[in-house]
Amino acid sequence: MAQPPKEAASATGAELPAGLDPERLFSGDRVALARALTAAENETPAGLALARAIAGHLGNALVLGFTGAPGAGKSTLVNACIGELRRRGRSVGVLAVDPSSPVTGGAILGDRIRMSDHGGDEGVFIRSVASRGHLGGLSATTSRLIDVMDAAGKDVVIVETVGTGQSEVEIADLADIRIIVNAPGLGDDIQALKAGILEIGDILVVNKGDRPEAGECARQLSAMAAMGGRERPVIVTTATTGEGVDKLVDAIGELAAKMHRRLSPAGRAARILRLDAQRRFRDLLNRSLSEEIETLAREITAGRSGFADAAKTVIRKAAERLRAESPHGK
Ligand SMILES: Nc1nc2c(ncn2[C@@H]2O[C@H](COP(=O)(O)OP(=O)(O)OP(=O)(O)O)[C@@H](O)[C@H]2O)c(=O)[nH]1
Ligand SMILES: [Mg+2]
Repeated sequence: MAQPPKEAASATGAELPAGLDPERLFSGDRVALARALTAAENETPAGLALARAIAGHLGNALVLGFTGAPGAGKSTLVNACIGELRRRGRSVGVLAVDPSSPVTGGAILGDRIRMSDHGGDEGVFIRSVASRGHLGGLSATTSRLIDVMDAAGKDVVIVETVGTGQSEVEIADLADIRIIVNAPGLGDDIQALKAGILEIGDILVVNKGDRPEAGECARQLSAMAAMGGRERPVIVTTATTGEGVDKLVDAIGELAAKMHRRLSPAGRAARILRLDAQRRFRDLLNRSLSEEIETLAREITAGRSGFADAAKTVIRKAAERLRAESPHGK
């Protein structure tokens, strides 16, 4: 007989989602993991109860971010990396984050198909994350999903994002190790450069190594990788055949071993919170403080106030506005 779900004792009295037994989740049970991921996608009281239940079981997973231009071969490469990680005895969770498509979008379906080699493997769990409808933002949701995969005992959690916008850079920033996937022949020489994501990469990959232009692409990337005084491996892979994938997984292992400390779950949350607070503050400035700002600006040009004092006044007014909007601190 199935046990009824344990109630999470909490200040708010919120219960865990129906049918979700944390012990099963910790043991890596697939059904429990699927349920927990769904619950974590929403910041409902049940989702928060789940967060409390798993809080003591976090911090073991190595989080890898695979980011790169659309069609660079990220999903195919992730699929190949899963194979290599499994050969090395690691369990793997994958979050395929789709920034543009609706839930039923083709890209997600495509990712599922490309990663479907591991469908029968108990040590692999793949989940698509649609971009729409996340309270607190996509990166916040992704962070919670990483925690759930971590609590379920996944040794490695892979997050795949298309590197074309700010939210993708934010999501890549959740990873302990960021792998930027490039490919020759995507239009520009190196597309990722345009998006400004090359700088955040810890490992730079030239995928589609079977293409004749791959060598030149790798040379260009190596030259760029050397700039800025931070040495970073440049690895050529052919995801479709698996060539070079062992070298990539080696490089990941070396970096992981060299890292002083992985990003803690709270460290991850802090990164998001900082960005989220900035975004809310910016919204507030644009939305409801324009009059005050114009008034202060006149004070500045009239020589009655300095910029520094005026800026502090803006921050104070923003705080007052926030308090007025949500008197209960929500
Ligand atoms: N020739 C060649 N084709 C590849 C290689 N890796 C991936 N592809 C092909 O490139 C296409 C895109 O691969 P995906 O893995 O879907 O690329 P992606 O970066 O995940 O794409 P999005 O998720 O849509 O951004 C597919 O047709 C793959 O078969 C490779 O190493 N060599
Ligand atoms: Mg993909």
